[in-house]
This record gives sequence, structure tokens and C-alpha cells, in this order.
Amino acid sequence: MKLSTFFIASALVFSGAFARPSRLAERMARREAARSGNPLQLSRSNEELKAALGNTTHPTEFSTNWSGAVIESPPAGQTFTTVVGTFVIPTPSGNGAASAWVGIDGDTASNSILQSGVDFNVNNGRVSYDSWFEWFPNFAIDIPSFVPSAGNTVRITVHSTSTTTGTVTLENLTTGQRVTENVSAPSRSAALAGQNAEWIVEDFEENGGLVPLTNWGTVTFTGAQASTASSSLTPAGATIINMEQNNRVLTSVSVSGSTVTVRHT
Ligand SMILES: *[C@@H]1O[C@H](CO)[C@@H](O)[C@H](O)[C@H]1NC(C)=O
Ligand SMILES: *[C@@H]1O[C@H](CO)[C@@H](O)[C@H](O)[C@H]1NC(C)=O
Ligand SMILES: *[C@@H]1O[C@H](CO)[C@@H](O)[C@H](O)[C@H]1NC(C)=O
Ligand SMILES: CC(=O)N[C@H]1CO[C@H](CO)[C@@H](O)[C@@H]1O
Repeated sequence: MKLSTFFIASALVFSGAFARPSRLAERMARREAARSGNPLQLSRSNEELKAALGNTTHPTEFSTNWSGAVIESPPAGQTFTTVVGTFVIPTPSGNGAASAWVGIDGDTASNSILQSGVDFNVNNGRVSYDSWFEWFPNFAIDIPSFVPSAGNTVRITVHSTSTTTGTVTLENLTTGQRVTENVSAPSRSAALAGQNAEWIVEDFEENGGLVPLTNWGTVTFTGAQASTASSSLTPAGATIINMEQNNRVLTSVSVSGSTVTVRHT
């Protein structure tokens, strides 16, 4: 993994917890992208690509750091308490990293995110994976007992048991291995609002900068579902987010029923 010296040092300091800096960037950049996407600065081909990508029945946004789908609000008077998604671990190509995760909040509800996912890393051509959970704005914490391999089918569930407590569950559907971690909000101000549910592939931040992005090919979240105490929603109708960096759209996201397909173009 990149910046290993820093992380080895951190791991020692944090008694074995393998922590990385928080993912503040993702949310800020998302806002920035939503606000400032200026088509006049884009190349013509990119304009066309954006037009084509935006031509769905879904509202589409562009983000520096996120790609995927977000349900931006639950049914009136309810809050999201569970988000689940299943995907096959891809074989990424090109040095860098990316992370696929499911989460509650972090979009319009910007004070917190309860999230869990898998990083795909390529270092000098060597591919590795690690899984983690995070209650933003805390650091992400690695789950060393759950190390996926390419081709594994992994189901991830984040669940809030209150606005400041929850669980994340990672399941290896190939073997039935199941890991559940208890998670708490780092502070009262990071209480969940339960307003957003998301399925994302992210260019995450490490040591204050975005990691170089690897090409993950395609991550397809299946069985994507967001639940409140009394109802269950699929991402059908969710807002689609495509990643755009340096005026280049890097992803093609589509949603159909309970499937969110996030393709690195
Ligand atoms: C996108 O939608 C607009 C307006 O409905 C239409 O004029 C245009 O041809 C569509 N573009 C593509 C690439 O489908
Ligand atoms: C899932 O099971 C497969 C087959 O036993 C194993 O190779 C892989 O490492 C497991 N993945 C995780 C995430 O535990
Ligand atoms: C999580 O909390 C439950 C209920 O308090 C407890 O039974 C379980 O052992 C905890 N799990 C872990 C991994 O700490
Ligand atoms: C590539 C890129 O624009 N990354 C941005 C992600 O978000 C952070 C915080 O807004 C920015 O500092 C990065 O430049």
C-alpha cells in the first residue's frame, strides 16, 4: 500500500489498528463538483460524454472522488438504518488504489458517514486488497481478518442501532465467513441523520491527497438495498455520480433495479 512508512508507524501508535486519514475529501470534492461543473471548460468530447451519461432517468452529478449511486432522502418521516450491497472483487490494473463501499449519510447529511468497504491496491503491479470500516470523521480502521481475493463475492451491510452506534458486517458469500464490527460515532456531532444511502467506488484520500486511481474495471453492486424501520428501497431513482478529474469523466455508472454498475472507462 502507498505511504507504507507512515502507516506502519500509525499502526504501531494505534496498537495494531491500521488507520488512514479520514475521507473528508470525498464529501468536499463532491460538493465542489456539483457546484462548479462548468461545461464551457470541458473538451467537446467530454461534453458529449457528459451529455450521454446525463441522459438517464436519474439525476446525474459529477464528483472528483466518488462514483456510484446515492439515494438522497428516505421516505418522509423515516431514516435509513441499513444499507447493503454485494459485489465481486475485481482485479484492478495500473498502480494506484480505489475503494468500493456502502454507507449511510455523507452526501447531503455531511457531518458523518457510517461506511464499510474494500480497497483495491496495485503497487508495482502487485495487487492486494484490504477491508475496512469507518465512522467519519474518524479514520478508517482495517479489518485484518477479512482479506478478500479477486473473484470473491462479498456482501457488506452497514446498520445503525442508534444515531451514534451501529454495526458493519462483511460476508464472504463464497465461504460463508462473516465478520461483524461494532462501531460508534466519534462524537455527538457525528450522529447519523439517516438521510442518504450510497453505493460508491471512490478515489480515497491518504495523507491529505487523493491516491493515484487504479482502473478497477467494473464493480457491480447487486442486491443493493437501503432500509428504514418500516420500508426498503432499491437505488432505482437514485442520483448517479460519475467521477471527473481534470475535466475528464472517468466512470460510467448505471442503475437498474437493485443493481448499481460502476465502470471505470
Ligand atoms: C440526451 O437528451 C437530449 C434531450 O432529451 C437529446 O436531445 C439528446 O439527443 C440525448 N443525447 C443522447 C446522447 O442520447
Ligand atoms: C473467501 O473465501 C475464499 C474461498 O475459501 C477465500 O479464498 C477468500 O480468501 C475468502 N475471502 C474473504 C474475504 O475472506
Ligand atoms: C458487539 O456488541 C455486541 C452487543 O453488545 C456484543 O455481543 C459483541 O460481542 C460485540 N462484538 C464485537 C466484535 O465487539
Ligand atoms: C483530484 C482532486 O481534485 N481531488 C480533490 C479531492 O477533494 C479534496 C478536498 O476537497 C481536494 O483537496 C482534492 O484536490
